[in-house]
Amino acid sequence: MQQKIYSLFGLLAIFSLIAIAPSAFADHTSVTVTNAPGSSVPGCEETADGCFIPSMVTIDIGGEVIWENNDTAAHTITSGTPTEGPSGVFDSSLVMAGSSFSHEFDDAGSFDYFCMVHPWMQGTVMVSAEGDEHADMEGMGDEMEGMKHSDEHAAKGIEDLSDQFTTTLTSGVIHHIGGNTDDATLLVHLFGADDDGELKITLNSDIITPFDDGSYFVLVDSEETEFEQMGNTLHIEYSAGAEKIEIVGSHVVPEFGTIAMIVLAVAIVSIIVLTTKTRATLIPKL
Ligand SMILES: [Cu+2]
Repeated sequence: MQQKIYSLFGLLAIFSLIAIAPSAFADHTSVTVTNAPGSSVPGCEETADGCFIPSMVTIDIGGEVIWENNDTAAHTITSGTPTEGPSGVFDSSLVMAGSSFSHEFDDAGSFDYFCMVHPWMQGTVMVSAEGDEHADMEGMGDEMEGMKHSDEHAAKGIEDLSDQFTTTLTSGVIHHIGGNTDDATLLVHLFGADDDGELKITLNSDIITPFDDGSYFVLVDSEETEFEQMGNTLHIEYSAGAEKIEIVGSHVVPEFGTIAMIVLAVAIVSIIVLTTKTRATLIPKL
């Protein structure tokens, strides 16, 4: 009996949503974003269109973005970035092929989002206070370039690998360590390095392989830097304000990140399967 009531209540909720939805679309601006066909394999992030088409949309406060999944694979639309994780502003969970998801934006700002199953799929929603969108867009030119750049990094599969290395540093803290397979580079992002310091890092050969002569190549804030190497341990000096240390080898495997993504994907699919099963047992009793 109770199950019946719950099921009826659920149906009622769905019908009222269907009834309300069209008026919500009519009141404010709405923009439609589609999933690039074939985006479940990497490559779309390198195209001009991106993995979400368009990957950057601008709306006014109160506007809505509708994501239509025209691809053959299921995707998520999750606020946040692959490097920092979900931000909690919105999350579609798995959107099946042919389905869609929408979110209304009530606060101004720039909202990055990505697909949890295919982290190279990234996009941004810019929400501007009504009327001044042009002024905002001009001022945001540089910021958008910066965002694009960090998105590109993330799209190349950079995950936090901090727990895979033994590190000590004398100034600041490690914000995160990412691996870039394309450039065979390990990126160490520093935070709060107010004084000159030294990073001591013991490299994990499962993740980064040196050049044939056993050496690496190091850049601090994109400038080539001298460093000391003892076996797999590097002593790298950096000056106050340094933000990024890049260690280049012959090969980088973002092993941990890939495994984490697979685990996540399996978890999502299991939840869907479980939910479907639960529903299947509820409906016949109605
Ligand atoms: Cu996806």
